[in-house]
Amino acid sequence: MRITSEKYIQEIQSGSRLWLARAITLTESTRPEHRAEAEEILAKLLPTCGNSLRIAISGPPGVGKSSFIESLGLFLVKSGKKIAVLAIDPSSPITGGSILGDKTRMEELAKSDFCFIRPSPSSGALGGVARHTRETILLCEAAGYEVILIETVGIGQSEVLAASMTDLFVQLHQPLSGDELQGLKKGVMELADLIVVTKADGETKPAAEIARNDLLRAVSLTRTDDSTRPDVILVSSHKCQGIQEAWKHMDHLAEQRKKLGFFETKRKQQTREWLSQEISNELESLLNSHPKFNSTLQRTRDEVDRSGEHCGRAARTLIRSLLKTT
Ligand SMILES: Nc1nc2c(ncn2[C@@H]2O[C@H](COP(=O)(O)OP(=O)(O)OP(=O)(O)O)[C@@H](O)[C@H]2O)c(=O)[nH]1
Ligand SMILES: [Mg+2]
Repeated sequence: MRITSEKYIQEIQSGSRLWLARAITLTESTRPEHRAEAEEILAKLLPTCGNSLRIAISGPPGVGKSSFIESLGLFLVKSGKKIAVLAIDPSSPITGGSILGDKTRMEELAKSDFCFIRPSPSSGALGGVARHTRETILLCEAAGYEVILIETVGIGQSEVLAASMTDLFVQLHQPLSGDELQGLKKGVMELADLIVVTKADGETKPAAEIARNDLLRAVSLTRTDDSTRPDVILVSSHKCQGIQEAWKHMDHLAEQRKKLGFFETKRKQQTREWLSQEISNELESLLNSHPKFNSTLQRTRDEVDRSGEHCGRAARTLIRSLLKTT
C-alpha cells in the first residue's frame, strides 16, 4: 500500500526521526515515482521550512571536523536546541561518506534525542549530492531542527557546494599543517566567515597559537574589508574549550546579517542558483530520455568527425532538432 504524503508530513512534523530518514531516502532515490513522492512531500512542507541556521563545517581530512561538530552539537543540545548533522563527501561514494566511519567521533551526540545525524548521500555525482543535501536541509527544517551542521571535506568543489547552500561557512585548520604559511588557498579564504584552529590542547597548543597568529595575518592581507574579515579562534574539541566562543561568533554573525538584510538576500540568491541548476538538470534528462537522442548524437558525432563542424553549433542543432525549437 502506498503511504500518503500526509502520513510523512504528520510524522515529520511531530518529530519522528524515523520518518524524516524515510523521506530523505525518498529524495535520494533515482526511481521517478520516489522522486515524485519526495517532491509532493517537500512542496507541502515548504511553507514551514527555512527557520534554521545552516552552517558548513569545512576543512582537510583529519582536521577535526567531526570532533568539533560533536562538541558544538552537544553544547547546542544542552542549550535546548535541536540540531541536524549532514555531510557532503564526494570522496567515498561506496561507504556513504566518511561521516559513517566517524560514528565513533559523534558517539555522544548520536545518543541525543535532539540530534539527527545523516551520512552523505551515496550517489557519486556532485550534482545529485547537491540536490539531496538541499532537500535534506529543508526536510530537517520542517522537522524543527534549528541548527544544521554540514560536514564537508575541504576539497575544491564540495566546499563551494557547501557554501552555496549554507548561511555561514566555518573553516577548520589544524596546527602544524603549514597551510597558513602559504597564505592558504585564496578561494577558501574568501568563503570563510569564521576560522577555527583545532586541537588547541596538550602538546599542540603552542603550535595552535602560532597558527592563529599566522592566520590572522594571512586574513588581514587577503580580506582588507574589516567588516567581513573572519575572526580566527582556538578550539579544543576534546577539552570542550572555545566551543561556546565559536558558537557566539556564529550566532552573532547570523544576527548581524539578519539585521542588515544580508541573510535573506543570500538565501534568495542561493535559491535562484538552485533553480538554474534544476533547469539545467531537467533539460539534460529531457534530452537523455528522448527516444531519438542516441541516434541523433551518433549522427552529430560522425558529422563533427567528418566535416570538423564547430561543436557549439553542432550541439545547438542537435538540441533544437530534438526539442523542436527554432
Ligand atoms: N588533541 C586533539 N585531537 C583532536 C581534537 N579534535 C580531533 N582530534 C583528533 O584528530 C583526528 C581527526 O579527528 P576527526 O574529528 O575525525 O577529523 P575529521 O576532520 O572529521 O576527519 P575526516 O572526516 O576523516 O576528514 C582524530 O584522531 C581526533 O582524535 C582535539 O580537540 N584535540
Ligand atoms: Mg569527519
